[in-house]
Amino acid sequence: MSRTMSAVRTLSNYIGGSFVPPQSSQFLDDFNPATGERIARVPRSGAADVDAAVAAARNQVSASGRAELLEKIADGIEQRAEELAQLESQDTGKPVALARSVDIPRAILNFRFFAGAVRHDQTACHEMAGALNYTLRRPLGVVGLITPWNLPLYLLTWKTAPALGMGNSVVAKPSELTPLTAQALAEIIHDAGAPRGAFNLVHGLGPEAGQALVGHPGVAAISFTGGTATGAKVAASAAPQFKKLSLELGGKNPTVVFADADFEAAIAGTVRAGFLNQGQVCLCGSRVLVERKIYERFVEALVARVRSMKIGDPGDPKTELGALISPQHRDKVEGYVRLAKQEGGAVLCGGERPSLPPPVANGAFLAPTVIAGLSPSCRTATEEIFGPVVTVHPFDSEEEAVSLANGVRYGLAASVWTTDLARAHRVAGALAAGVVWVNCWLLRDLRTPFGGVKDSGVGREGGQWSLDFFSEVRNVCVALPAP
Ligand code: NAD
Ligand code: 6OD
Repeated sequence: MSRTMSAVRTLSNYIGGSFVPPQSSQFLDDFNPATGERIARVPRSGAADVDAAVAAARNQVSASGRAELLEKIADGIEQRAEELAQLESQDTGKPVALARSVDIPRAILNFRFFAGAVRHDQTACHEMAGALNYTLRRPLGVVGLITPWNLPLYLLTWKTAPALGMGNSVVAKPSELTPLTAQALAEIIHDAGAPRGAFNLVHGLGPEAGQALVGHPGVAAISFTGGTATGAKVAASAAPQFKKLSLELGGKNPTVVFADADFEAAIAGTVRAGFLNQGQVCLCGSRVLVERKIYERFVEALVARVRSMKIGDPGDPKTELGALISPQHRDKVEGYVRLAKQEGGAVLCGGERPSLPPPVANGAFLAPTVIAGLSPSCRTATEEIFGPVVTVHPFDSEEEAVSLANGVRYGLAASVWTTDLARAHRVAGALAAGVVWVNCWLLRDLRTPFGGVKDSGVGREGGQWSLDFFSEVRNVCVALPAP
């Protein structure tokens, strides 16, 4: 089944295998942030819709059909890949080239990967004197998935695939700012023949639909990706009900460049880590720490490369930087540029709204920005900005680099650039981060654990960690007859 997009679509919830309007009959507006045009009406769902979804979320996929269902969903995404890339770009303002090369292929891979993981899953057996222990894996029941706007389909599928693959039924609440590909995913799952109620979609605002899902007593687990402040509210509401909780939260990630690094590779990696998706990836390297011996040369080359980035119409395949998610979010990011100046920083490039032709003349664009001269402990250098803004800081020793890298409340990711193998291992071991990349960034193997430390989250997703999160294991101890 394929559905084309009219000028302004009215979206629906997907509950118990049917596409239904919100019980309130109220809708929110969804805008294309690159053009400012209204592109969809999004159900403003509330507790009654969540109740209906949880009640409908009873049919689980049979154990024998799970991997096949995930493969069929992957096929469905693949068949609609170009349409999905366009929808993702319109909804987020990201370059369509990025949606084509990263978001949509990763959504397909999430389903294919977890189909394989489910097929090859093994449980443990522990033999002891006089008894045999074996482990059973069981679904949790109804799981709630709450996702942000920066990588809408990428992150929703990252949770949906293992949740369904472990036999749970799902109630998903995507970001109200980017509902389009979630709607398409519901259609694809429907067309793939999932049992009615195995996957349910409830659109709406976080404090309304999201909060109702987190607090619902019929929901056994919440996998949440979003901001740290929201994560704290989710934890406060879910923990007293002893729900399983996975929290993937914010970051302020260091890119650490040593003087012995491959200079050109480090520049390219720093730019990619700083500005991919307009700097709106939780893993973005927004604090660039550079060994003083190469600091001047590195910063000069970095600024030259950043100045040359092509910003503009997300639909142009050559565009490297699109719009931020909304004018309100751009205001927040611009506020940090103003704060940086008050804190003594020098804006080396960017910081201003680019002048662009129609149809994107009034979009939420901001030129990519590099700021130097700040104390590494100031607010600009330690708070998550989540936009196309990096700060650069010199360091003199490996110890200082590690101390600066670890000197924030976050601990999601880090990237380290060096050709000294011993140093690479030493520094990777000393960094307080859930993910460390050496001479690369956002190179993903889906078998590996993904998640943060400190205020960047609780728990890990990926490979076996996702299978463990979305299931409950039971040990069976069988006494053996005496010989
Ligand atoms: P957000 O926290 O505002 O919203 C995330 C989701 O939570 C949305 O669906 C929202 O509607 C919902 N929500 C909001 N309030 C809620 C509440 N009280 N109860 C339940 N749900 C609620 O985040 P955002 O602005 O959409 O995304 C940006 C943030 O997400 C950044 O901080 C970024 O670092 C973080 N993020 C983290 C990861 C990761 O893997 N660690 C990945 C992507 C984004
Ligand atoms: O790559 C992943 O698996 C992942 N969860 C990425 C999150 C990116 C945050 O914006």
